[in-house]
Amino acid sequence: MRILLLSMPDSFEHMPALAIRMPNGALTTLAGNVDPHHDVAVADLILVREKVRQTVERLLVELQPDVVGLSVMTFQRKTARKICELIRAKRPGARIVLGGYDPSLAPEAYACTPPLTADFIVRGEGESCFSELLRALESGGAFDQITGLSFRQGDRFVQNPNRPASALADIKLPRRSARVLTGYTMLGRPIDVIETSRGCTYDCSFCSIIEMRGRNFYTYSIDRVLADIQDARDHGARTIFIVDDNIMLNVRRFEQLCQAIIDAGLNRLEYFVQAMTSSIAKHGATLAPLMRRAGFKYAFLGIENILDEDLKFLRAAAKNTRRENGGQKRNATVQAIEWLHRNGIWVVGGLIVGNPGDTRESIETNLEFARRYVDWPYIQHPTPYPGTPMTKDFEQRDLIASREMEEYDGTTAVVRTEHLSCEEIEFLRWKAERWIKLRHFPKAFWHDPRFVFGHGKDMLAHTFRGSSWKSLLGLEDEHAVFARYKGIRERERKYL
Ligand code: B12
Ligand code: SF4
Repeated sequence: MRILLLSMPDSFEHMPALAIRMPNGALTTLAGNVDPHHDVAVADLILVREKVRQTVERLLVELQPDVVGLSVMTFQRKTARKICELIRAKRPGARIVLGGYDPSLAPEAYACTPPLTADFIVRGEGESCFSELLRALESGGAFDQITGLSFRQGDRFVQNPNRPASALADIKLPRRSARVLTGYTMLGRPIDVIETSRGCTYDCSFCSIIEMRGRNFYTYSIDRVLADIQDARDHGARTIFIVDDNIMLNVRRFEQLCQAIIDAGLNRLEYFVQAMTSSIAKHGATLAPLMRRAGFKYAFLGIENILDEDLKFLRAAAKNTRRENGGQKRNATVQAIEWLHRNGIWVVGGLIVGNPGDTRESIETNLEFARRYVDWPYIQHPTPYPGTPMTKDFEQRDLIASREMEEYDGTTAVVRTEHLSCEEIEFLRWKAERWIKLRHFPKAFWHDPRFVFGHGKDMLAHTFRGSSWKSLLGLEDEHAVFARYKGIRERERKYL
């Protein structure tokens, strides 16, 4: 069968497509795990944001797919629906399969609303379910035995039982050669994504992972990870983003991986990892120098918040706590940042502001922390994604102000606090973050001089969009600039 797999073009404020265009790792792992006789094409629409409609139409004509699969996050729901309509109009015979976080956790959003967008929804982990679905389609077999699958029967959707998370033993390497578009980049360097593990045993209230796959942690062998990195490199990557949910759950294994990367000479590549502050704080003395030698340049730290009350609400206290010698508990963040900085690793600081009890002062405290400690701010607002404990909490407190899913991108405030409106929350973050980002530009220039030289003006324009000369000279109210920025974001969300 001919299969076309698409990821959505929607990106959010901290991932300007000008500088960062990353592949969606789900699509190539799906491509690598279907039966080998299928003809699979992978198209990341982030690479063609200016011409989504033309590209999808062209691929439908050129590839004549029997099956089109879409990978969708919640803030991409509206775009996904439009792409489904386009597929129905241009290639009515193709079966449409949806997967990823949003269809998995809110299947009803795709199954019930007319026009019925999807024929199938693959819920949770996709490799085996999708492969079994293709076999059933090919052989005319039944769908009701395929766990994790929802399928259309007339006007209704049948939901088969969930499929338990796999232990990863049977998952083959991604098939990167299936990609039909080019242009992945991180500040001008070709980038790719790899996985070393799946799952997490924590239960932060804002995270979708537990609802998606339960609390578990499975790893790939180190040899398999090295083969994946080599394959990414052979396909042109010079920067590797590790997409693991929580690689730090087994620090000993992570250290072994760093050493294996060094031994295999793969440390000439640059790595970007998401890390837990408690692990870095506790093991930083040996771990951070090893990471540096292995090529780690950026670490995304899930700091979430620096105030105890907020950490409690986010259920993120445990992963941000370290024990001192006397047994006393302390926030681990500053210690973790110190270890990373001492070893030349830049910190992307993930913070969540706008939690129910937040006041102007508590938000400012977090923003001040970001100003002082992080290299690149990744500040978000709590967002009620389907199925998370936080969503239930916000519902109960009646704090959800927007049900427009395209606004659920993390940097648009869609829930108010008990003291502040969405507008105020977002304004505070937006106002501070632009200047914190500006401070990182010299470091980015030093790291990627050619890219920043060529695109610095556009990067500045993106960071300060909405601004005018008048506003930069302080002659215009910042709320007017903020309103212009919001207008730009609004227009930008219409991809087709
Ligand atoms: C890595 C990651 C990123 C990377 C993305 C790198 C990349 N290009 O892939 C970065 C840091 C850039 C990122 C950014 C964002 N992310 Co993110 N990210 C993740 C993370 C940690 C892992 C995702 C991953 O790659 N897993 C590995 C792959 C193989 O698994 P998978 O994607 O789940 O795919 C499997 C199945 O879902 C399924 N599947 C997926 N697609 C399809 C399609 C078909 C057709 C089929 C059949 C099956 C299928 O099969 C796959 C294989 O088993 C998750 C989860 C987490 N713990 O936080 C969040 C997560 C996906 N991100 C999320 C969000 C919201 C975002 C942001 C909007 C904001 C933010 N929180 O940072 C931005 C938006 C990015 C953008 N486009 O602008 C949410 C999504 C929630 C939701 N309901 O939509 C998650 C779940 C985190 C959370 N808050 O809970 N993210
Ligand atoms: S530690 Fe990270 S992956 Fe695990 S539940 Fe919390 S946010 Fe999700």
